[in-house]
Amino acid sequence: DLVFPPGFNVATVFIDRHLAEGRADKVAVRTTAGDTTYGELAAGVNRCAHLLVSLGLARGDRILMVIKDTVDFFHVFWGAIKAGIVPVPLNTLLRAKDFAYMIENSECAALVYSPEFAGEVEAALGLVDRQPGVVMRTEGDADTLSARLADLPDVFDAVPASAEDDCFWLYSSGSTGSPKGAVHRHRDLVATSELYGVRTLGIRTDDVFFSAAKLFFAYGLGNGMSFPLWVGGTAVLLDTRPTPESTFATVERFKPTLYFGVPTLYAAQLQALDQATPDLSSIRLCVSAGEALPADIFRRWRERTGLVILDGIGSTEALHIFISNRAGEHRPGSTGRLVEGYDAIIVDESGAALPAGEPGRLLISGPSTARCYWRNPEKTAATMMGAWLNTGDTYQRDAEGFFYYCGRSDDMLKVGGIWCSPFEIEATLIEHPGVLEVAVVGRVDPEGLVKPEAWIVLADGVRPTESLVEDLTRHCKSRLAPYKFPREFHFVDELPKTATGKIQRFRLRIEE
Ligand code: 3SK
Repeated sequence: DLVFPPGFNVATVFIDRHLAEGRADKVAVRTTAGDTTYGELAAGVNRCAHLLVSLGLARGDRILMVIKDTVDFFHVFWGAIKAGIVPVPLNTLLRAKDFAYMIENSECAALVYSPEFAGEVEAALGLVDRQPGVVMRTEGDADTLSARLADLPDVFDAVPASAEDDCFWLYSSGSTGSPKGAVHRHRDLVATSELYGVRTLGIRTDDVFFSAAKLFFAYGLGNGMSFPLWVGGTAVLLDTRPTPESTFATVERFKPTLYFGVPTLYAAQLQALDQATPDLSSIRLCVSAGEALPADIFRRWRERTGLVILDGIGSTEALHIFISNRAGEHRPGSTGRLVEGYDAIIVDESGAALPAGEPGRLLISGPSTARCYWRNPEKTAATMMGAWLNTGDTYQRDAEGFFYYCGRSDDMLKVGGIWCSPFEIEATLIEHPGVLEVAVVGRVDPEGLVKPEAWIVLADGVRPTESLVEDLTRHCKSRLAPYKFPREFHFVDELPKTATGKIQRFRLRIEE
């Protein structure tokens, strides 16, 4: 029942509408740097739209964003959309080679980044043949986004578009191959905000939203930006690493009513709660996604804080959560039931639908799924199967419609809520001169969370010493996003393989 008028540009309902509805003086965004009202936000978005157009960006051009969680993120994202330009928020934890790939793959016209990420971003620019026409830091000394916005007009008429037009991309990583740009449409932010945000979670205008998951992540983009803007609520942003200390301090200072985390962080927060007693009383509801929430974390969090965590599953391709627990009917250990507007089937290897109780591959359909992967017809066809989106997850549904996660349908790992390819970690380790062969698998730690571990056959004459482990860890940390390094190394004489030489990862997963 979502209806979009002709010429619909999604920025009009997330930004302009609030001025028409008398919310210009209400605080839209709170950070440690200060508050931004809806009126100030709209003015910043409009100035940014003018800037991008004046710099020569045209309709359909891509602008890559390596921007920390600040109001600048809102300005660039919505300013681009208002002007018909396609914003592409990138994971700020990535390394130069990852950014270089995305610069080339997207053929972006512009790249904007927070100064904190200058090292990796500027190194990436040194690796690519074709430079984006516009490269700009958000803030700092020289010619920055903030400085350039200052004198521009604060009114901008949104470029007419349509609900089905391409609007923004998010890169999604796969177990093999390179990241893929999932192309989202104007309708998608409305669908997720209304169907999951309002009708499933019950978000309201008086809510204050705090997402520990960052805005570059589809989960954070909804929680921390589109949901608050959809209902005219207030978003609280944390622009540093989300640790138990930083997140508790943010809750105490800004008193959010809704808190969005991931299982790894809930586990770390629970540990910290043994020593600290932060005031979490402003929160009415907690949400978890990114990876399956272990029932034990749900139970301990509730015991410790009195708060329920609503677990759900979403994906970058679906933009947000499509199966979720609900207040008053949550089942620990289950991901919950379908979000209104979404459908699901569980299929066997031949694609035949399975009855309740039988595990199989989960396919979903709904009004927020990406149109395609940018210039990748093969992966598009394998994932976007007509109306169905192949999630790559194995699930089982009971007779009452509750879904239970059984594992990944391939070898992908989800670490701290972010997909992580074992092949990428292996490819990095194999570059180390001491490593002859390597396989990476996920290991569930005592908290019930998945961490990468490496099984290594050493090169001749190399001994498995503590200093080698330190060196391997350093090697990975300098080349991979921080969450991807293996937490454990096992040294073996050989890896289990099939007759044709394929590594049998399932055998390593059950090995002690
Ligand atoms: O991984 C998830 O569960 C998720 C949830 C919401 C949005 C995006 C993702 C990947």
